[in-house]
Amino acid sequence: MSVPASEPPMRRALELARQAWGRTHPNPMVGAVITEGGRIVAEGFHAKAGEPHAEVMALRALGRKPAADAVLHVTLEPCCTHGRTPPCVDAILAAGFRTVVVGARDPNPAHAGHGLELLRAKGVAVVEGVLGEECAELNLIFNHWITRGAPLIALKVAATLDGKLTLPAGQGRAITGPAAQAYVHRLRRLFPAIAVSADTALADNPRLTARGDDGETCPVRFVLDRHFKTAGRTGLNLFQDAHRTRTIVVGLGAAAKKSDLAWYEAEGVQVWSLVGDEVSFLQVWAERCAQEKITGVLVEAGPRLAASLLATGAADYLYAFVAPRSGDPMAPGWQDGVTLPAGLLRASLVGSDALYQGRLR
Ligand code: AOF
Ligand code: ZN
Repeated sequence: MSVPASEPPMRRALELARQAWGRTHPNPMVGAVITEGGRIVAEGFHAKAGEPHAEVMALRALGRKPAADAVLHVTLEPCCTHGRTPPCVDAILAAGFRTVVVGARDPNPAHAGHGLELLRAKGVAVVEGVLGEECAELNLIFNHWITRGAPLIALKVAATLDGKLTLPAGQGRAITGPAAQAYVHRLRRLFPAIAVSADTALADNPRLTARGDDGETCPVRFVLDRHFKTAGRTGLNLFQDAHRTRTIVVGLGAAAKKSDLAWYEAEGVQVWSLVGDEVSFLQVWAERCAQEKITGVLVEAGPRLAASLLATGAADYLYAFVAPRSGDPMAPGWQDGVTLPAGLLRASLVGSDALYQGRLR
């Protein structure tokens, strides 16, 4: 089984994995394709945590024993432990596969290469790393969560070429073009939670739902509001739309007035009163997310929140959309006072805007 020959089925497996885009948390997205004589004969993907894994779905779709020359292509190393579901390695061996092609290793410390070793020990030929980078990148949230037990905090900014997050007066609010905006909606669908500052919630009145061809979904929506200044602000979409029970206002317990907390409760909005201070706030919030098994948060930041996420090291990942235009000359830059580590970001084009993205450490 040569690597080039295994790329088309692996590409298809990636496509299948993405059919569960944003719906598998805390599990990874995984796709699987079975070929016989080089032809695809069955497909599967992991739809949701608790449901069967991709390999098992592909075997079920096949509905018979694979042929002697059958090859299983899977975007992630097959698991070898009992979780919510039995080990895929056992199912693969029982089905009699002699060759398995894998995209990325599973960083879950319980697996992390053991699944591949077990297959090899039973004489199965294992080809690794086919479209490996793409397969690994697909699960950036899972990969972070399963190795650190902490949510992936991803900072998203939409900036002008001169690093501003607002346009000159009279030019409207949308800095990036439609392709970048559609991309952000796909990210909102991917991440289990989104966060904005109280300032952004008040100034822009965002909905923070993911809207696109697949209809509307609503992630958990955080309003980072240290002093609960959004209390009593009727009219905000986050507090009054159909998804308002998925809004969580996060503030400092020391700043919480009983009357404010009662107001949020009456609105049906959740509140996290954190034990922390101005400095530890973002860290304590991330720890609470971990306790609540929220595996990743996309922070749609204004300049102050962006700078404090970067300065405190709270941001793990960056999506910086940069539009080819100038910003408000009076506005602060989103990187003011912080130095981004060099060499970590990669560039691509999204419509007419640039996207710089990557892990920040
Ligand atoms: C695979 N194929 O499709 C997925 C895998 O609780 P469980 O049984 O769903 O197991 C979850 C773990 O299995 C998860 O942490 C990850 O390591 C792996 N996910 N593995 O072989 C799949 N979703
Ligand atoms: Zn599995």
